[in-house]
Amino acid sequence: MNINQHSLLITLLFFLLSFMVVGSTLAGLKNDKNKDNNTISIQVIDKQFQVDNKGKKAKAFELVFVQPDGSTNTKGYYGVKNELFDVIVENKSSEAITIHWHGLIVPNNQDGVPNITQLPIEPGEKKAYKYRLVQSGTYWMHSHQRLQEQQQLSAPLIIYESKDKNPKVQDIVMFLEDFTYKNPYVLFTNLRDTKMEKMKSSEDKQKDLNDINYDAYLTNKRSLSNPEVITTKPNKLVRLRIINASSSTNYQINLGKLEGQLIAVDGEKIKPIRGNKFPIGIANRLDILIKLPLKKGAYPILGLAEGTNKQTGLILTTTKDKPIIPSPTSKNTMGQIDYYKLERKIKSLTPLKKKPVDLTLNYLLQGTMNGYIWTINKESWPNITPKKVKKGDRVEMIFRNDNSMSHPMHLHGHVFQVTEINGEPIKDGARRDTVLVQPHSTIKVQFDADNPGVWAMHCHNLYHLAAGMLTTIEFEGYPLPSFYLNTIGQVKKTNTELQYSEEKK
Ligand SMILES: [Cu+2]
Repeated sequence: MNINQHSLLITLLFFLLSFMVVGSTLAGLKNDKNKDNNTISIQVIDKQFQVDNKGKKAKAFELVFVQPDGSTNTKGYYGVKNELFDVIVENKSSEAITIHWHGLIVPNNQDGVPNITQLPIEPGEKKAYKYRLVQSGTYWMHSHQRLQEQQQLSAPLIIYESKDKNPKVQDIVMFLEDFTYKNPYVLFTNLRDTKMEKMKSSEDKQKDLNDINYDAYLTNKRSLSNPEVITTKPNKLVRLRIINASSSTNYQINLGKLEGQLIAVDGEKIKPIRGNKFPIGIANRLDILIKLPLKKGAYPILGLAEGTNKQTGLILTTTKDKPIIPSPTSKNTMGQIDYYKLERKIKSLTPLKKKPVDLTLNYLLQGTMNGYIWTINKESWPNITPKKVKKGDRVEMIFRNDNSMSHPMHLHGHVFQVTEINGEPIKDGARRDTVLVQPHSTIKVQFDADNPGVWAMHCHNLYHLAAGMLTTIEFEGYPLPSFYLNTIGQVKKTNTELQYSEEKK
């Protein structure tokens, strides 16, 4: 190699290196751009909803998920554990809204509860949410504002364990909703006007199981008159992710001819339980693994609405033949679901470490249909006395249900564990965010107070919640937002009534 060749080589090397540096800088910029582009926009819009696209219309909301690539869908949020939840909620509807990420462990100010963790998002406004997804499993999102959840301001929120999905398992979401053509604010006002005399009439026999006579029960927005028919294969494994997004309905899930394995409740893994009927309370989720039979056929998966003869569901099929579809009305009436029978069997695969209880919080759940008053420790939101916990406390919550309706009790920001049902200790019980406290029963749960903030704790029956069945848990030393401090502790009964009574148009 002569001098000239040598300097040429050095020049070439220099250029190459420069290219690599510039290239990597460009790549870095591109990555940064991609990072920005990972934001998913959830646009909330007004919608006129028709059951099965026909007949009467009802005022509803729709959530449109705008993906980073610009594509849109209405199927919900699908994320991966340990990745960022990076979402902008855009309120394109005509009402102030919020969205709560049900069951997710989030920083307190990301929790989406009006007047507790944020102010409502006004029409035309948007709000960003960004936090690390620390869980995986089946969750959902819903409005925590007024009665919007009854008007379909809700969607699935699924978090996969890793990016690489198991191709052997077909994932199917079953999103259950109760539906009424009536204005829910009118329904609520009517419930509040309920007088004792009416209670004694015979038609109110089932009052204790349902407060509302629904027009339809929906699975993925469709009734059984026109259900979703999902094609699968003989011998295929299906993972049903059942989400009870109903405002005030519990169900018995019936797998019909199929047998399944319940593998998770409320997103948390459990020791598999075989069966073909499983109860599901309001706001709960069930993940059921089903192996389709070798013999070809069609298999309805049904949810029977508690206290009614109505059912909802979808059809799994492994044939090309048109399936026989069950009627939305069944011959039999579904009585009270036996929630505790299943609850006693559940063994968590991730139980809390054994630890003495530092603090016990007692919650007395009471109510009367006379005036439709629902209370926790004889108080109704916002006239409440918050409970206080310290970071690091092992906290026990005791729910004593003093009346003949069940109450799905939900704690925000934490996952508790069921430890006792009616005096019977439960070892390694279910870890949940919502537990159905059955009529005239006592249930104990424990959680580790490890997520500082001011957290909502409430009944997830939307009409009980609207009537004030909501309180809070405050972490000592957490700076409480002023909108929260301005809301609680004030006798605002007339205000509450105003808020939930029908808007004058
Ligand atoms: Cu309740």
